[in-house]
Amino acid sequence: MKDSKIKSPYTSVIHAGQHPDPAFGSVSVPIYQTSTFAFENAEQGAARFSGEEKGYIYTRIGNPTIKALEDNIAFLENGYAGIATASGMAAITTVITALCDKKSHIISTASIYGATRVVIDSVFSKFGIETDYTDTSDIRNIERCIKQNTKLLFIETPANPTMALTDIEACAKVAKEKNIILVVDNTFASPIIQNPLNLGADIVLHSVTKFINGHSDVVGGIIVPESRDLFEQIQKVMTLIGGNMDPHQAWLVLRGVKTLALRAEKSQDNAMKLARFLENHPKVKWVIYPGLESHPQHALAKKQMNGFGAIMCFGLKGGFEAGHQMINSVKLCTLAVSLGGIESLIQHPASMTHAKVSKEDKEKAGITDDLIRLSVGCEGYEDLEEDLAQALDKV
Ligand code: LCS
Repeated sequence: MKDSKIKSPYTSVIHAGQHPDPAFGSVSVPIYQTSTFAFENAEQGAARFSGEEKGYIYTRIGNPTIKALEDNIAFLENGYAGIATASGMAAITTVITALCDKKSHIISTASIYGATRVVIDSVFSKFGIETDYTDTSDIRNIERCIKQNTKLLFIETPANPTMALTDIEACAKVAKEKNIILVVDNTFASPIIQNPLNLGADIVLHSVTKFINGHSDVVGGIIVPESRDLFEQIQKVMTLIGGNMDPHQAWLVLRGVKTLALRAEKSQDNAMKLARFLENHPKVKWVIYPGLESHPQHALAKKQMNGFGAIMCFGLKGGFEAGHQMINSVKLCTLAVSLGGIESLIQHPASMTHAKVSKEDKEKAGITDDLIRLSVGCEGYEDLEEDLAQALDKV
């Protein structure tokens, strides 16, 4: 079946870009675990390098196993093509390196993954790139930050860890008017739940470490630009800097992505029920989950997401101390950073994923000390509820 005929995401995660191998008909995409590809003769080598002949040269530049994953995610995100990277951070830093120069200004979501903020502030700032962080959930804040030299609008929605949403369509409109490139980190939603390119974004990227791979056993990233022009600019820099994915890593992610639609369905069903359970629990002060009517942007979630995802954050009436007691008391959920795995993970962002963000910046971004982040997995709901209930009893 041609990829273009696929209608359902349950089909595309399994089949898009993943075809029986022409060599022996292997149904699972083979792991082409090689650094380099033999040329038949010197002329062919020269023709591959000049671009006259299509074909593989060297794995940093391209590899069939990695290409299968790139094609799969590019299809899921409806983009021009994919660029797989060694990690989500490699995806982010490659995009910024490729598109910004020493005169560039970036506008970014204030509540963004800790390392993204730290790399922008401590590494890209060395090369003259200036960044303003703002609450991008209000488009007026973005408009206020725009400068003559604003090159990128880099948003994360839902945001890590506050679960604040940003209106992708509204951002795309402003970005187009001002000739700014809109980049969306779609890690928290996954391509099953949100497709930023369809809403007008120029580039979507993921930490595939999370939902796309889904088994907490691989670190990886991917960039999917909407146009050939952006693809070529970014791919060139990725192959030069060398933040490429490895073939074995790509194969593991190909294996994981096949169940993405099923995992998304089960995990967000669990998450919806757990969010309601927590919201009604006497020891819980607040819960922020896009599926709850109490989420300040519940209407936007319904508009731009296809479901509400599997991540939430909450705070207990007993604040920081009580939250710590709770995360120390879970038995089924694992106390660990990362998210989007098949198993439920719980952590305390202020002292863990966002520990290196200054106290002042954390406060401005709404990353409070009492905030606990829960990434809900695919376990049976009753076991998850029982675990959270017994952990809350210990508080
Ligand atoms: N973007 C988002 C939204 C993330 O949450 C992360 C990692 C990255 C990018 C970076 O991806 P990586 O290089 O790790 O593949 N977020 C993590 C988190 O919240 N806990 O541990 C890692």
